[in-house]
Amino acid sequence: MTEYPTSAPSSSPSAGATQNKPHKAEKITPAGYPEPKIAHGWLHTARFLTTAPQLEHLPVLDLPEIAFVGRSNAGKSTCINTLTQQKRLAFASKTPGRTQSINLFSLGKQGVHDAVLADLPGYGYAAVPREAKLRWQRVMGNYLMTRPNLRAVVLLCDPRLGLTELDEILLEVIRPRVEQGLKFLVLLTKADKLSRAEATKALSIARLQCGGGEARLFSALKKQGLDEVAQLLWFWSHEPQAQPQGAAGASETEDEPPALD
Ligand SMILES: Nc1nc2c(ncn2[C@@H]2O[C@H](COP(=O)(O)OP(=O)(O)OP(=O)(O)O)[C@@H](O)[C@H]2O)c(=O)[nH]1
Ligand SMILES: [Mg+2]
Repeated sequence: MTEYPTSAPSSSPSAGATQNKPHKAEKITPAGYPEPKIAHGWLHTARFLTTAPQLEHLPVLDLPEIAFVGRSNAGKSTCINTLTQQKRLAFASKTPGRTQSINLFSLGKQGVHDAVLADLPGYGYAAVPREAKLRWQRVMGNYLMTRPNLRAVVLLCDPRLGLTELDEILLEVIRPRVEQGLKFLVLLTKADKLSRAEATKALSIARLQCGGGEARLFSALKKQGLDEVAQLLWFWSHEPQAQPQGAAGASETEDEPPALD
């Protein structure tokens, strides 16, 4: 049984289809952020696009892509479902390791795609066989280093665990691209499990660790942080780009990325 439908939506994103201009009726605040309802309306347009077990199966897209990464069970798929206000768009589960391929979801109103969300399998799940772990490390490392249209990375982290060694390695992997303009957000998930004091402390630590990126608290259960994250993702996806973002140039057969496990 497959987790996802296998057919792409009727109007697929295509090269050159990037739409960076907001619709005329949309209200944008002076800082460039939309009102929350605009950002939520945009996220609600998310549709399954494709699933790719390996990098070469990913479609080449000329659309800003936002990747959700983090340890297994951190809440990536749940976060995507919450942000898009769809119960079963991404496959969330109590069992760690449920997301096993890169799953892409396209966004955009009236059939015009203007961004893509990518749900990535988590790392750090001990029960995964060694071979599968190594394969996945290579795929994810290469994805993060080379995906040309990658605009932003959202690193989801359970604040009760904090940023683990594997998360730190991931930060190292993307650092060169962050320096070149890749957007980066540490999202402290399951904030409903923390007291107010614990949440404040976790957020200040994450802000120190995220090296120039953003850090936010998030709870799918309590819908905490939803407006801010939705606005940020909208802003990042619609921000005019000064120059096309270059990939680091590696391919899956070139240099091995640092091991994530
Ligand atoms: N209390 C609480 N539980 C959450 C929250 N977000 C996710 N969860 C739970 O955490 C578990 C894992 O969620 P997933 O979204 O499947 O996690 P994932 O990061 O996609 O996991 P993998 O696909 O294995 O990498 C599920 O049981 C969710 O219900 C949250 O904000 N609060
Ligand atoms: Mg998942």
